[in-house]
Amino acid sequence: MTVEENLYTRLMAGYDESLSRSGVDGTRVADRLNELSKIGVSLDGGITRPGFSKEEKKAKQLVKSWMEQAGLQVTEDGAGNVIGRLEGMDSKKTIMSGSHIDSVPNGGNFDGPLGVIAALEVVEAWKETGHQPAKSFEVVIFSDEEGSRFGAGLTGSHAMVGQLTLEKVNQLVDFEGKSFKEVVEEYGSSLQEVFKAKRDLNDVELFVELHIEQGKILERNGLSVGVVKGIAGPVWMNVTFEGEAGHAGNTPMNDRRDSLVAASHFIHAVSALPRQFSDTAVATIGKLNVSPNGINVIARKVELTVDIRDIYEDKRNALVEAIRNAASDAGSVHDVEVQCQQTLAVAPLLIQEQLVSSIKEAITQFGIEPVELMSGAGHDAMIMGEVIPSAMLFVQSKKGISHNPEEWTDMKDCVIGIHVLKDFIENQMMHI
Ligand code: HGY
Ligand code: MN
Ligand code: MN
Repeated sequence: MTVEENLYTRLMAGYDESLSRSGVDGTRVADRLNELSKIGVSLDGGITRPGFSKEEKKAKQLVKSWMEQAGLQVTEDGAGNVIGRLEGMDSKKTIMSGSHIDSVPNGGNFDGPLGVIAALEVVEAWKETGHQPAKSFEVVIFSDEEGSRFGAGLTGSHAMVGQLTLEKVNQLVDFEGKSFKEVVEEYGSSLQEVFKAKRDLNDVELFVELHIEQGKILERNGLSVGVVKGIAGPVWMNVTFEGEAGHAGNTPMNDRRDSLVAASHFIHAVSALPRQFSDTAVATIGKLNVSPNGINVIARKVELTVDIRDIYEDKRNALVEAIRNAASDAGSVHDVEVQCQQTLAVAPLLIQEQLVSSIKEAITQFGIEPVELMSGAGHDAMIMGEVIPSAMLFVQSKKGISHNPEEWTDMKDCVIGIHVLKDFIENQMMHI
């Protein structure tokens, strides 16, 4: 009987079992990645688990069961953040680690889940080796990190640090036209409960997130892990071009108010702008809807999204301004109305030098050369980093692919990442 080819068998193929030591168990990690990969999976193996969806909820239930089996005290706050707590010898001080398990549409199996499973694996290892942590430790799943539901992500971590506002959430409408209030009520919470998720984090001394690199640097250098020294801050915008629908055959070219031509003029301008501001600036148009979207109809309206990022906040903000101007220029050239609505703005985060060097130490102890990386991708770590010391480590992404069913991290790199995470946390437990 052939062994069914699944994520587990693919991950374990060629895995060096000697990496499973000091309580860290690669088999358990592969099994859990495999179990999560079955929730919200599409035919081509892509994962679709929007924030506050039944798929995200089901995935949280599964991880909660693992947390309970590991002896953690499990709670879920009003924003849907799941927290598994292990009391330490000095229970008043806490270190937190985790990530998210929601996904982009048709995403991969590692972006988010690996960070949650890694943090839980640290607890499993302590259980197996009888290690009693000096301080309390929390494994956390943040809700709706990707923002695929409302086009404004990092909801759970924003709620936890108290940065979610009624004004912000009242603007949000999901892909089915539901309001934020309707969605969280359907999820089983309420607006009131969401805002109760704000937590006094004075007892939490550190947040650390293990995440896939979603880039090619580690692979290019043949490295399993690297330390993040900064995280680019995203600004997300919805831009609408509104012209006039018309007959494709009977309307002369010089007598049109074509919103799709205006949008294309804008999109072309956006692709050339970032390099004028900085080498690390990026701008992406990821979503575009045309209405009425008919083969013989001049487009009345185009709605699109722009994702703008840089590690330098001033340059990023200048780029945002330039993109707004490019939208109004395209509107006037093509005589269409333009609207820009900002739905997310997060400051870039530079990681504290002491935390970067402490993670580098843990990497060196594993006999790996410690490289520092900038993250173009946004993470909950940057929201937590606005209120408490926050750190990140990356594990290698095959071909840098992410937000794609082909996303892949070898088991050895997952397990080495978990060892480094565990050593870093144990080291931080000894002081701060
Ligand atoms: O969009 C991002 O950077 C991340 O995947 N949430
Ligand atoms: Mn992502
Ligand atoms: Mn992620």
